[in-house]
Amino acid sequence: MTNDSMTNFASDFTRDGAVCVRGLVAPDLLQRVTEAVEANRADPSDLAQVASQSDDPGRFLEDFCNWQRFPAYLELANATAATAQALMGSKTVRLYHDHLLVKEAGTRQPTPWHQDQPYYDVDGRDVISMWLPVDPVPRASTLEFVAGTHLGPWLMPRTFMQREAKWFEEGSLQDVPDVQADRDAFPILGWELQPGDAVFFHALTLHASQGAAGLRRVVSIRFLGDDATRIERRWRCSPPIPADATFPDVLTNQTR
Ligand SMILES: O=C(O)CCC(=O)C(=O)O
Repeated sequence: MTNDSMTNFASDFTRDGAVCVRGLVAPDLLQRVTEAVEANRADPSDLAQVASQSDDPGRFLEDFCNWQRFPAYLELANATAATAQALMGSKTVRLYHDHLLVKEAGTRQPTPWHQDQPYYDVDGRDVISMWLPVDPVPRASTLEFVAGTHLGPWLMPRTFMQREAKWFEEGSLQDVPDVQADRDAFPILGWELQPGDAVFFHALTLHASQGAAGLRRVVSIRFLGDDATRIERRWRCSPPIPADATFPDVLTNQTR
């Protein structure tokens, strides 16, 4: 990628809180990540959960924190860390966690509009995600963003299916607006994607996706930059990461 195009991505990211980078991941690494996704689906961790109703024709499977079991996830973090660095304008980039998000063909369950950071145990502005599908994703089932919301306040995190406020006390944060009910009122961004394309977004950017007609397998890598610090929460965060966990420096391959 040229310096000029990186500068454009960084200014779009600063303004919108989300950008799409085409052809970022090479086919050989993509193949290893796809194999890791299949191995992960066959052997989910204790953190795995099904985030769709039992009568949904497709399941929405999520899993977290598997980079130590599936080295291709760490390789993916290494391969995309320089882009995360440039977008954050950070000197350092650490791997916070990986997140598997598979919507099987026919999944009706939408991912509701939400910000990520209120579910996490980190403070600071330098928290960014890279969302990489290993299947083609049509515009109808891609991840969507409300541009500019990364510059606004933290919004109430709720459980995806029952809509419970389990992280912050009810009433203590503004609720997420009903974007879906009035889509034209919001500057919504979203891209049809091919395998190898990646979307980067700030941890406070409001985002969502609809169901998926075809299989939609995604690995998301969550990165921490210079000013991100871990904080102790009184509640179980999503994902719950042990207090003594180390986050690999994915720019230089060291664990800190
Ligand atoms: O893949 C999805 O449908 C949701 C993704 C998401 O919310 C995230 O990566 O934070």
